[in-house]
Amino acid sequence: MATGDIRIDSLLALPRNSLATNLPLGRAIEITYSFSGYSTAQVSAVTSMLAEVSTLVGVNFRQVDNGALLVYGYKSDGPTLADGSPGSGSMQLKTDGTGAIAWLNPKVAEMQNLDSGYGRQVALHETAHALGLKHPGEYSGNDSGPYLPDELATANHTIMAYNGGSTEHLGDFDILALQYLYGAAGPATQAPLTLISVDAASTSGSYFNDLFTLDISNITSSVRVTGLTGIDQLQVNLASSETFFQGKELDQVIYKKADGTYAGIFLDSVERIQFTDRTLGLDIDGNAGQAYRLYKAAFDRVPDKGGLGYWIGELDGGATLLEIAAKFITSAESIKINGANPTNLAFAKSMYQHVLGRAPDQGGLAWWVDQLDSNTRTRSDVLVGFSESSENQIALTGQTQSGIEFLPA
Ligand SMILES: [Ca+2]
Ligand SMILES: [Zn+2]
Repeated sequence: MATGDIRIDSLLALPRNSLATNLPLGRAIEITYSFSGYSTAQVSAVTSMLAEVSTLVGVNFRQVDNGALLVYGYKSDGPTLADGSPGSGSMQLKTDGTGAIAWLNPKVAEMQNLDSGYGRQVALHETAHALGLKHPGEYSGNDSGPYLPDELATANHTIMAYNGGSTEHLGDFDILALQYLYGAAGPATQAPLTLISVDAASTSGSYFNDLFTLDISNITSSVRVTGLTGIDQLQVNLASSETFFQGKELDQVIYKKADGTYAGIFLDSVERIQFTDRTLGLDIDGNAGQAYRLYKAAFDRVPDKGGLGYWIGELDGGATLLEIAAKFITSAESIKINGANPTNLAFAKSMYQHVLGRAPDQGGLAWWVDQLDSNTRTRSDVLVGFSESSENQIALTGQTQSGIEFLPA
C-alpha cells in the first residue's frame, strides 16, 4: 500500500512502470509529446485533451517535433483484450529507454475521432497509463492489485475502469492518484534534479534530469548506471587521473580499486561525469558537443571552461543553438573576427576561414551567400550550419573525443 487510500493505491502502477519511474513524488514536471501518423484534427484533439489534464495535475505538456517523451501512434497489432477481441489502445515504454508510446488501434473505427466519445476515452486512458496509472480491476492476467470494489470502479471515478460507464475526462480518483505522483496543477516547469545514490550493480534514473552519486568505497565491483532521458550526471569520488575511458564511446570508465584489481563504471545515457578534479561532458552529439563547437566556431579559439559551462547550462535549460548563435554573432569578440558590418560574401568567407580554417570552394561559398542574400538563412543559421557541419565535427573530434571539460555554471 503506497498511501493506505484505496482510491489512490488501486490506480498506482507500482513499481511505477511508466514515465514516473524513479521520479520523486509530488513534483510538477513537463512532458514533451509528439505524433506519428495523426491528422491535424487528431493532433488538435489530443492537445486539447492534454491541456485539460494540465489544469488538474502537476504535469505540463509541450509538443515537439523530435525526441518527445510521449509519442502518440497508431498500430493495429497491439495486445488483445482478455476475451480475445482486439484492444482499442495500449501503452508501452520504449525498450531503448527514450520514453513511452500511446498506441491507438486504427482498425477500431471510433479511434479516428479523438475529440469526443470512445476515441477520446481511450486516448486519455492510455495517456494516464503513460503517466503512471493502472487498472483498478483485474481485467487481464497483466493486472495486479490492490483493486477498487466494483461499485467504485466506475467511469465517474476513474478513466482507468473498463466497466461502469463511459467518460472523456479524468475522474476524481485519477486526479488524486496523479496529484500523489506529480502534485497539483501549477505553472510550466522543468523537473529539477533527481538525486540517486548508486549503490547496486545496476542503477536506473528517471526520464528527467538525474544526479547520480557514486561513492566507490561503497561498492565492491563494477556498476552500471542508466540515465534514461534527460540530462544526467554522475558524481564520483575519483580523480579523473585515476580513471580511463575504455572504448570510443565515453561510456566505460575504468579505475583501479584499493586491492589493485580494475573495476568499471558503465554508463548508459549519462551525459556528464563529475570527477573530484574536473567535470566532463560526454554528450559529444548533445548539448556539450554543440556548445563546444559553436563557441569554437564563433570565436575561433578553444572555449574557456567557464564560458563553455555557462552556455552548456543555457542549452540544458532549454535555449536553442540558434538563440545562442545570435548572441555570439553580435558580441564584440565576433565583430572583431568577422568585421563590424560585413557583406554577406565577407561573412561567408569569414566562416570558411575561421570555422573550417580553409579557403572556400566556389560552389559552397556561392550557395551560402545565396542563402543569406535570399533571406533563406540568417547569419545565426549560417554559423550553426558551419559549426554543426560534418566537416567541422570531424575536424574537432581530436578535441572532444576524450570528453569535453567545462566548469558547471
Ligand atoms: Ca534521466
Ligand atoms: Zn489500460
